[in-house]
Amino acid sequence: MNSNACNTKLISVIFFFISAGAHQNCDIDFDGSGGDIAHSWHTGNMHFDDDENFKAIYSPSVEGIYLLRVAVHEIGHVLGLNHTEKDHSVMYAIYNQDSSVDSEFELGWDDRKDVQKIYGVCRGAFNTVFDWVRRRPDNRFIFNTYFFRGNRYWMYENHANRTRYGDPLIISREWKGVPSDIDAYVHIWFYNHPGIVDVTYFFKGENYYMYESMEAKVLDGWPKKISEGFGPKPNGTDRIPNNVDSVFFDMRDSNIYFFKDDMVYVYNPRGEGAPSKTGCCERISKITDEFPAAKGERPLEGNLDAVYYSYKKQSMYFLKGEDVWRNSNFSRRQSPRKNTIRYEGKWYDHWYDICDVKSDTSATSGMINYAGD
Ligand SMILES: [Ca+2]
Ligand SMILES: [Ca+2]
Ligand SMILES: [Zn+2]
Ligand SMILES: [Zn+2]
Repeated sequence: MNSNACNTKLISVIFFFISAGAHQNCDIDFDGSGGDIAHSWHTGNMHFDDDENFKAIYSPSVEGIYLLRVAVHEIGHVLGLNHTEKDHSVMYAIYNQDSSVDSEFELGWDDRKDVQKIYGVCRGAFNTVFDWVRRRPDNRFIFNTYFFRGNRYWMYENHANRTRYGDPLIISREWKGVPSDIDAYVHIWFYNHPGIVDVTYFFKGENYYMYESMEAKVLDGWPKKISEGFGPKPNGTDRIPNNVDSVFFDMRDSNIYFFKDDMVYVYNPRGEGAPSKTGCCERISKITDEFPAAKGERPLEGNLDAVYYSYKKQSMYFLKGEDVWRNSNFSRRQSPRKNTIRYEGKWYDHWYDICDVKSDTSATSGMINYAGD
């Protein structure tokens, strides 16, 4: 298997709405209103009983049957799923009239696990992974986890353990000015008398880009050179290298950690009014010295793809290829910092179904066929 590719298989479904009686050379007849609602064939043909009172998702009527819920159930069959004993699942054999709109319209995690047993999991490496945090107009913070690969990205909705419907999207369309194949992302956020420093950067090659989250674009006048923005201390020669692997802002000490190969460069962005403190670096260490593994654990490796703080899991994560490590004693306010690294297995066992699907809408629309009796 190509390391950056998922097993993708295009499955087409065709909807037929059919009245009572024999139909389509199908050996199951419908029975008028009530009773059987729909059935489907593994080839993708889905037959719906046209004598049922189907309704749309946002229908105000309490009467009727959600067509989408029935369709998702039938699509589950087309994918190869059988009925489940779990009555909360959309794959339960009997349509539940009381089912809520929110929770019952998609395949649940149990169902998705079963689909993975048939088709396998999506795999591959990422350029970077990060939580993008924004302040809403009501001052509440919202965040989701973003996975960038090549020229596309996924937004991962942690509450539902899946990517947003329709992802991946093209980076250049949604993140104005951000290039493909980026090296790293960092959100730097600390109190610096008399105000807050709150900046977001993307890194690629010898450049870095300041990103304005409220306007969702790279600011005018950017990118700039890493060598100019993160150069040496006065009289020093050490500098932050180009082509970094990953960048992490540590809220525990308000330093920026630049990862490259098997080294980490600790950069103090605060200055503290003392010019000698500004510049590269507080220290330059081996990654495994700065972030040692717990006893007997598989240590961190060099050439990391991503290092980021997960607001959902409240921990610091490291990704390389398909492997994941976690800083197991991390807490946001601890001082001194405690770093104890544990290997956590593959990313696809923590984040589910980040799949390289091609959304070819022209092909899809041609296949959906609404047929009457
Ligand atoms: Ca019926
Ligand atoms: Ca990277
Ligand atoms: Zn039929
Ligand atoms: Zn069924």
